[in-house]
Amino acid sequence: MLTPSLTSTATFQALETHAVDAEDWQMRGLFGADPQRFERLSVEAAGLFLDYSKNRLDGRTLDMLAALARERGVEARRDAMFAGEKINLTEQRAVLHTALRAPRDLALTVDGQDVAADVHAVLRRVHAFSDAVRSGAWQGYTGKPITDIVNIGIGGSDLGPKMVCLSLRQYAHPRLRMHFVSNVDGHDIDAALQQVNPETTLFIIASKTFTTAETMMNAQAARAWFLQSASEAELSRHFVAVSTNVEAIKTFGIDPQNMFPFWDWVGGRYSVWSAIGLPVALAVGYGYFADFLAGAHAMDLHFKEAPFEQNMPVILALVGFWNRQFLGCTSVSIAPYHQDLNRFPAYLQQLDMESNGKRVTRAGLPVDTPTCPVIWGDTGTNGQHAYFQLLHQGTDVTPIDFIAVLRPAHELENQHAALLANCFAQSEAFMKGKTQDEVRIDLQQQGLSLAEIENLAPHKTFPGNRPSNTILMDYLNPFNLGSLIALYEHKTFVQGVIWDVNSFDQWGVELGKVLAKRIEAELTGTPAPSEHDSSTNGLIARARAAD
Ligand code: G6Q
Repeated sequence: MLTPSLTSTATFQALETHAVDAEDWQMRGLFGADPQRFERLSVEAAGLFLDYSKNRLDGRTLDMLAALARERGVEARRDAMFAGEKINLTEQRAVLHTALRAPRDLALTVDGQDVAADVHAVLRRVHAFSDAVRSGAWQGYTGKPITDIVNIGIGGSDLGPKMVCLSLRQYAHPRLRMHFVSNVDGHDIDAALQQVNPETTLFIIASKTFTTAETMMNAQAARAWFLQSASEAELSRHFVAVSTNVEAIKTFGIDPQNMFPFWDWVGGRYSVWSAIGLPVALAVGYGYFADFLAGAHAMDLHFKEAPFEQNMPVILALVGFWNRQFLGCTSVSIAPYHQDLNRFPAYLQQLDMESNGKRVTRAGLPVDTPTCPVIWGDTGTNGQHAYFQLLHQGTDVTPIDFIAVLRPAHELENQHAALLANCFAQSEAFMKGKTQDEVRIDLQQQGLSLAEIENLAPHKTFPGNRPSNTILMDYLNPFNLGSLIALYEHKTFVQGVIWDVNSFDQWGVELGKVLAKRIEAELTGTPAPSEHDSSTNGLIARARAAD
């Protein structure tokens, strides 16, 4: 059945009317009118606490948004995803990253395959292999333990394991250094190879398709580099693959025994829970990898079972939808106040923008509302000394997700208090702003003249009323990190259902995979091409001339 267009529904129209009323709302006033606002507009689940009270909405807004989510079929679509239905319509695939972190007793078959049996068979291999490498039982061709692991992959085969390894660095094995090579730019692999020794390096070639040009080029470069010191027979101790394509890994020369499989129902950006997470298991050990999966599973259960009004991913999605649709916010900034989460914004960028950066509905009709905002950000407090200026006083309103960890992994208590103070102070400032009158009083107290005060006041005024969420966790540990990622996965899913887009294909990415091929040939071949526009021809000519 065709999903009705979003704007044609009565609930959406009621929200539009409500949004007109809400235009004048000031958050200062909303907090003043309701001493319980923080308690009312916050929720706790699976190791995470979400405060969404600093948004320009009230309880009624949320009730209406929850009604919209129900009307758009979020419950049925969620259940279809968990049940392994082929909800990725354009590729006719199931979407089962939730099965990758489910317990062994999950009863689910896809195309006649017992999903839990397959998942847990691979997990057992990941367990055994990571134990062997970490203990030193797995040795390089000269009998030495592995010291360096180079993951070669891009996009979903890079961003997840890289971000998680960085985030969990406190849990990492002291002997194992992790390197991530993704870019086709030879400087990337070159920099990694300069730091490692072929005798003690393990390469993981991570590619779902095993055809991605960047990964294949980097893998060939690594292989050639390795063979300068060792023989082909020794490749098997130093090269393993994570892929769905067994034929291609054999052609590359990797022993199928050294291949960790996954399945077409795992999307690249949802794959860190699969064998694509092998670098994580190697770095932190299988026990912590299992905790990471358990955290995500805990969030899955919460997402499946909690009523929408107390459902953290649903709430995060609804608040984001409100800000996008009715406050016209075109981007969302992610601000983790934890240095080890510094790749988290980049990870979310792919998760959200690749999933919901779409302009047609599942039925192929143009969407009638804006879809995914731009996702970007960096760690606090660094961002405060750079782009926060625009967030406070620029002409666009950009909602912010603050992410903070209450207990540090270091013992520098004062620094941690300073970090948290900054995080909370920023969200307060975005909400409250500073009126011209407040600025004037401040300046008077500083003893400025009337003329100086009048000159400075407009510049020092902050509009405030700018929305933010704050997510807290006790520790940045594997369980909480798993839960945090799953929270955003499900948030993305819910928004995709509301917009009625297919969140699980990525034709824009596929385009990139073919576009460069022709020009690559033209850069090196003869004669020079002339069939492009004058700009592209000119750029190619300059590159050829530089040879
Ligand atoms: C993710 C995308 C994309 C993909 C990469 C790598 O959802 O599909 O980022 O992960 O293009 O693809 P391979 O793993 O097939 O090399």
